[in-house]
Amino acid sequence: MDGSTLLAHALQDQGADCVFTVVGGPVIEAVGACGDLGLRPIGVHHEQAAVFMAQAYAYVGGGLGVALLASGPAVTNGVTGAHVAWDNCWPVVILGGSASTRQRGKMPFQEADSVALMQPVTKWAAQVDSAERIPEYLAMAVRRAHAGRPGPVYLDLPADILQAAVDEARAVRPPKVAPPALPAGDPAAIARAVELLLGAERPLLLLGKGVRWSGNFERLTHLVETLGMPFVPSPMGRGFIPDDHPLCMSGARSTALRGADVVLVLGARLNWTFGMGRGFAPGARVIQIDIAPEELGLQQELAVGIAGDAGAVVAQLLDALGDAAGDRSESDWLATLRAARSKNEAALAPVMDAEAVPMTHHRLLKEVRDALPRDAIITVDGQITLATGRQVLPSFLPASRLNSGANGCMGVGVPFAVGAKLAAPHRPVISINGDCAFGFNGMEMETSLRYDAPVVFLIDNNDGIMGGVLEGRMFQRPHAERVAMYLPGIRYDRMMEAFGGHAEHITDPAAVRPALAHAFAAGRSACLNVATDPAAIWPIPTAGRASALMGY
Ligand SMILES: Cc1ncc(C[n+]2csc(CCOP(=O)(O)OP(=O)(O)O)c2C)c(N)n1
Repeated sequence: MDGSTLLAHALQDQGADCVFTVVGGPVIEAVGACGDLGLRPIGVHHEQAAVFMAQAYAYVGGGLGVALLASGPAVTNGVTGAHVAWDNCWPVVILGGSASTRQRGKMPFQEADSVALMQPVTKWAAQVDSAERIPEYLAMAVRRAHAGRPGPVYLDLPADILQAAVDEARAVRPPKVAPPALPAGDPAAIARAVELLLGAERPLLLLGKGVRWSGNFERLTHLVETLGMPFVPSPMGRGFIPDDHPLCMSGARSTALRGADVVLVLGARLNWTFGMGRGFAPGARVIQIDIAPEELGLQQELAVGIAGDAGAVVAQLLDALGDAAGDRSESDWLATLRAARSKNEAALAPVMDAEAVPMTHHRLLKEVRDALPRDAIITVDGQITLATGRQVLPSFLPASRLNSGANGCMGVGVPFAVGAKLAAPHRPVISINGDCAFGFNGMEMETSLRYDAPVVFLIDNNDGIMGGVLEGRMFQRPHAERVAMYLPGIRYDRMMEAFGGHAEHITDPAAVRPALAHAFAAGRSACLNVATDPAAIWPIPTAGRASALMGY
């Protein structure tokens, strides 16, 4: 057996059932060995997409997400994938080939210090030092990716080590790494949190996707109902409690964040998407639960910090609460939030119902909302597209909403959807992308066709980066060439036609729903290229600097 074959066996030992790759030296034999063992190699077009797919595969399905990359530029292409997994706290094992250890420093093919490149964007990055130890290193990588706060890890595989003959007697083959511990919180801290929650007049739960790794999501619904506690999910924290739960206050986000007197932060970080916690009411008491103790109190002085697994701590809170809360199904606080939510919904009505052609982003996504089945997995990518999706598109099931998230990386939408479909083949998957965002990894539509992983790829096509809004604000002097805008009316649907998928070009709002029905019934991947209004952005930000439009 050589190192490549041993790697494939070790991946199988660790429970991998597929690897995402762009085939190239020195990992060609390893990819082949994976295929021979029945670990499905998924060959894609760009290593960035391979890492995106692997992390989405892990997040949606819970399986081991593995990207197997060639050397040098293949690994540098994967760095963005690692960076996004790092920000998302999603486990993914990135394996990269590298030049032979015997040729270091002598300008061998694609020599790169890949471990150093990956170090700042991974939980752990290391180089394997002998073929016999490949399984041990892999087990370490898998354990580190999943333990505590999950995240990406990188393992570097020099060519000579992959090619070396292995003395099988010396190769240690660790068994499958056990699932990570789900530690409970300190009972004294639980008691303080319960006291605060029971005493709160205006409690609020900020719910993030970190709860995905705990399971038993019904406990979350039970907790908010017990306390009559409204909740606001983070961009990807939707669906762990269904978005149509009466206590969901996504539609009254600002009022909720500014008004709460006790804020419970669960499975979420107080990063910029939550205003770094600076927008809470003066005197608001914050209870933060996090698996990573170093996170506690990072942004905000805490009333209570609880280090522990989200699910375990919620179970403790429920136990400690018992029936002490009484009936909290109605309160002034809930009435205030419901009123704010209705007001916001009413303000959106004109753009949601607009008949204009080209259509508004809101009208497009309203049509999508009304067509989607409840169990749809949705990926959203773009700027205006993402913001509109947040306002319009609900999610109802756990780990079913994937988007650019706190990292804000354009290009995730298409590969996340392919990884999600491979992880959940029986669920409908739709990928909604701004046309710029789509451009980064649009070639992966072909991957979805080749692997019979049907996804509906929808392009919210407003002719470029935030349509014409940025273009108009960037330059102090007249500028003839388009920089943030593309050629008008690009027919991305014809790309899909060229790949052999189903495709439609849509201009009329009334045609969106029938087109979605055709696309989901097509039995193969589809591309719906929808012309939207380049000038449509709502609400129109009044800030002077162009960068402010992007949130800076
Ligand atoms: C990888 C990456 N490059 C650049 C950016 C900066 N950026 C923010 S939004 C955006 C494009 C938004 O345009 P589009 O995807 O068409 O969506 P729209 O806002 O028009 O809906 C860009 C390039 C980014 N966030 N990520």
